[in-house]
Amino acid sequence: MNMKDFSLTGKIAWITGASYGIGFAIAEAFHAAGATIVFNDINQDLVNRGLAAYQEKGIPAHGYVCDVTNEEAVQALVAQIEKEVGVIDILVNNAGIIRRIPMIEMSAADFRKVIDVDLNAPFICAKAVIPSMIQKGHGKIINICSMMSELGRETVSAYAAAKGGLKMLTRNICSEYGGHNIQCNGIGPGYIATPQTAPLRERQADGSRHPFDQFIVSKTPAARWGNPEDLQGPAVFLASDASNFVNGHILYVDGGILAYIGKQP
Ligand code: NAP
Ligand code: GCO
Repeated sequence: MNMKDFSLTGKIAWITGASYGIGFAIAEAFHAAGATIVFNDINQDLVNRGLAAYQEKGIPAHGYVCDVTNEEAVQALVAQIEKEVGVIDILVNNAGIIRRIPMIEMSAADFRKVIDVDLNAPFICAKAVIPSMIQKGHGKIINICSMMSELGRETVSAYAAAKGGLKMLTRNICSEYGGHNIQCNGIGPGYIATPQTAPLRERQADGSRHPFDQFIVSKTPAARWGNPEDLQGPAVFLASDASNFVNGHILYVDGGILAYIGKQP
């Protein structure tokens, strides 16, 4: 075993929606492993915030504004990255949104919006980078899936439909392009403490913990929420040559939630 297989030296990694949160932590780890970091976000304010955060960590990241649901904009961004930075070796489809609304109260427009960002956009971004990966003879695509790729719960019908679909898109990219030495895998984070899940952790008026917060801690054998940093090692592994025969796999990084039936009452 050559430990250099875990290195990302010389690789160019594009992480979508990586101004903060999970995407930022993955980018930080990729930089530590030797990769050049490219990220995009939905508006200039977020990109500026991201650039400042990367600079503070001493990471020379390239930041761009791009809505990943816009195929024309994504194709133009990939062309610009190839010109300004180089051909992308690693794509992480991280940008995502959630709407927590009971299904029978949810508008079709809201449902479509979630599917657009969480499922259509990973298709659009993967489609944009695969041709150059084929030419280069290798490529890594990591799709950020979810517990909701496997489980349902009240209020997240669109998110679960999208993340379940993203699991199958992952397997299909593997099936279709594995022969070109492209590995497409997913990471299924458990419940991670980021702004996206902040409403589920808010303190109650009386200072007690949110019931959902208590529920998640009791459902997680690790007995805690995850941190974005918990995803760093798995992401580096799936981006590196150490995982060259791992394809179409969803790596759940959930503190054991999916393995556990839950505490008996
Ligand atoms: P997040 O709040 O989901 O944000 C990711 C970033 O994507 C944000 O900067 C967001 O901008 C951006 N974004 C949204 N729509 C976009 C678009 N159309 N084009 C470009 N960028 C866009 O952050 P997170 O919690 O770190 O989640 C990252 C990923 O992990 C998501 O796919 C999420 O579903 C997934 N995930 C999260 C958890 C968790 O517990 N946090 C667990 C499992 C999976 P805005 O700030 O403007 O929205
Ligand atoms: C929710 C949460 C989840 C997590 C995550 C779990 O409302 O249930 O937001 O969906 O963010 O995706 O893996």
